[in-house]
Amino acid sequence: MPATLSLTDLKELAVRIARELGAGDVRVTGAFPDEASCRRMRESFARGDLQTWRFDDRYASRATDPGELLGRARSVICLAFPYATPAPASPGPLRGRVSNYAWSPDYHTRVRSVLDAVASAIDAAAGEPVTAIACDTRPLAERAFAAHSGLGWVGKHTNLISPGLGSFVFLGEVVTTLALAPDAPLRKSCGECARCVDVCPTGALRGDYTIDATRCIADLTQRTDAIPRALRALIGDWVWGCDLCQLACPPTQAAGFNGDPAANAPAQFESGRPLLTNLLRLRSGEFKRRFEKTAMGWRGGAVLRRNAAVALGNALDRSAIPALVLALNEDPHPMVRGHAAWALGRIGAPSAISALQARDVVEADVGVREEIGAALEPFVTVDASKGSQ
Ligand code: B12
Repeated sequence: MPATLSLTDLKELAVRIARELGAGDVRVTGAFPDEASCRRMRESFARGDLQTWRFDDRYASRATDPGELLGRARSVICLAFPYATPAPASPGPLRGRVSNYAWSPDYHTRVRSVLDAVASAIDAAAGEPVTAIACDTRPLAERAFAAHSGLGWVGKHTNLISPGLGSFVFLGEVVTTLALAPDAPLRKSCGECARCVDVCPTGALRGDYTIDATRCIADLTQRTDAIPRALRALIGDWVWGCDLCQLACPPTQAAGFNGDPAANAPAQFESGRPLLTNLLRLRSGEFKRRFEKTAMGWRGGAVLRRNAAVALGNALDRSAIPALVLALNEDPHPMVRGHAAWALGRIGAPSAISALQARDVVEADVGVREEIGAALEPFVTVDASKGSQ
């Protein structure tokens, strides 16, 4: 390392650059293997909480040891980026809801560009590569290290809550081999507050700082297979992610709308409150044009069309029937046809039922036929003359 910059100077440099580029807070913790978080993670995987993610014990060991990301790692610089911006008002019925994190241009790009700038400055000052960056996609228990650094505490909704910024913050890390001075963790918890637990429609939050992610609407709207039937009605109008637990969180409410509107406001009106019947019709060209650059884009168009079908079923509005019937008959993806069948059964009007009966005769996919059967089940009339004596 050039003699001119001390470790204190380097930490100050990292903090200054991160803040100049939009981080709301920056703190440092040691890059030690975090055995308590590893144990918590393994327990959560063993319960099946993260089933849809196929995480295993090996993942837990790697994610809780920054040395696995960068050999001889000594410090983790933790950054928090506030992103809360007002939700667009819905201009009418049949609009879906998108979570705040996903309605703007993809946050990964922005956070990573800041992490890159911080890492490059440190590498240049150190005279050699001494950093690695992480944001969301690399195996690193980001919330745990952020909590150790004192950026905030892990709340009952399992998100990191910064006392000043709330929980609508993205996390990003620069792991380094430099032994920077660590900051102190906070001694805070949610105390008796359980508003997030009470507001969660699917009962995903247990209240003991753990989550059954297989019930979390954020997970349900991004899984690539069928949404369990029993949970569909609980998703309401969410078509991507969910913010209910954070919107109910007092320190998050107190932090207000602290996201930079230029980076965090909806990329376009339709990405904040999309018209469900349009979303249901979305084909690949249009999908790419509208959603490729948002965090809603990464699971592909069929997942969004499926979610639109579920939200339309939950709207219980007969004007959605023609769009759902079209999806039932013409969507190329069986998962979308199956969820359209569910939505039609939920609306339950005579035209919806007859469309289901007609499709039942010609549908080739076994899974879709099963969905149609389940949708029609409540409407099967029992012929009393054939009943038992
Ligand atoms: C998989 C994943 C999901 C899954 C599972 C979420 C979950 N709670 O586990 C789903 C799809 C449901 C999801 C949803 C969301 N996610 Co997500 N997700 C992730 C991802 C990729 C891995 C999380 C993981 O490993 N989970 C497994 C659990 C067991 O680990 P964990 O959450 O890290 O929890 C550890 C700590 O909390 C710690 N811990 C618990 N208590 C305590 C106490 C102390 C003192 C300490 C030190 C540690 C500690 O122990 C746990 C085990 O190690 C991370 C990115 C990353 N690499 O970390 C983003 C991440 C957690 N997600 C993020 C976001 C923004 C969201 C959503 C808000 C998006 C949305 N609106 O829809 C929701 C929030 C839902 C919720 N209530 O959690 C942010 C969270 C920012 C924050 N402020 O916390 C992250 C960090 C991405 C990022 N870089 O910004 N997500």
